[in-house]
Amino acid sequence: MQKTIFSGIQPTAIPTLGNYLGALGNWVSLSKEHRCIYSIVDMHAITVRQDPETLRRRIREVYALVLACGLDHDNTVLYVQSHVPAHAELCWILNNFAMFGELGRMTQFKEKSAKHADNINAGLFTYPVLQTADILLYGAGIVPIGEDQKQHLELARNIAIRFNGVYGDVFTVPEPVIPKMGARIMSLADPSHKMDKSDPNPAGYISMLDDKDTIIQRCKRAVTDSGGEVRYDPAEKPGVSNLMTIYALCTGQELEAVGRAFEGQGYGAFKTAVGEAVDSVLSPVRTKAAGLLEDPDALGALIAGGAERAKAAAAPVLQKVRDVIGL
Ligand code: ATP
Ligand code: LTN
Repeated sequence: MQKTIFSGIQPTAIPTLGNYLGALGNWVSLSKEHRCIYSIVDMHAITVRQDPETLRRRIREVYALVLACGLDHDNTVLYVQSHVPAHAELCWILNNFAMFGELGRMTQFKEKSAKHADNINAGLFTYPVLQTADILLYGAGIVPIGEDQKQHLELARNIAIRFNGVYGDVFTVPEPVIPKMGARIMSLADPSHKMDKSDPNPAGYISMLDDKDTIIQRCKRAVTDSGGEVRYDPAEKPGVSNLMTIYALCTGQELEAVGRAFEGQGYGAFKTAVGEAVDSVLSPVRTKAAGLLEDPDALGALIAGGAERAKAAAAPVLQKVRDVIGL
């Protein structure tokens, strides 16, 4: 039987080049050959305080942007997580199969707790259980993600196996798909951290809606070492290596070829070329997203259609879970 693919993205901000190269691009290529279900995970987003009007707008913007990457709405289920109550219901059930200790070991929880020390709420703690519910609800066998989500996927697998151990084969045990190149695009301002769409410093990221001038400025100002050699060496030259990865992915070249092409040219010319390459990938997505956002009624109809299809897809697994546990 063909495997179902599931993934999600938070509407916390406009997605970045990191989200595109690490995840969204992969979503689109997988959607050409598989049954894919993708979600704008707004219930995950509220684990950190959000302004209601901004959140409402972001959900639509991120929906439009994901579509603009090239998804075919008729053949892919794209929906907003909070439109499908089954997620919250399964999350509650799975909370009883997730252990306090394992949740406390999650790197993302530790990082977000440090970042939002005034609001270490229970939702932040059980965030990966909601993520597990997202995946298991649709019987997904494959989950395309960036490197940072690997630990959450391992937890989802453990919860599925634990539940199946008690009640029989109810859940499909999911596997992550992490790209070989681009799984962890680093911040342009600090290449020791991943590019993050919630980064308070905009110099660190390229948003998928940035215009060409901004993209080129960000690349030109990207932090690099004081040498001048375009060479791939993530340990010694993390900034340049990150830009090389970005360039290679945007132009479809191998890293060695990129190194050869810019040999002896210094960082200036290279950084401008990276900016140009990024813009050539993002500019059609930007145009398409703008077109979708121009017609709010049509976009609203797509979003409502996605919700209906997701609800139908989620119903059988939830019913089975209720049955086996005696609810
Ligand atoms: P936030 O800053 O709001 O926590 P985020 O930028 O980490 O958000 P998510 O919505 O949590 O983005 O992630 C969506 C997808 O993008 C996930 O599959 C995640 O692994 C991937 N991703 C996020 N950042 C990067 C990155 N820098 N490089 C590659 N993939 C990434
Ligand atoms: N936590 C993920 C977003 C996410 C997700 C999912 C990814 C929520 N539910 C299910 C894959 C499958 C993140 O990227 N931070």
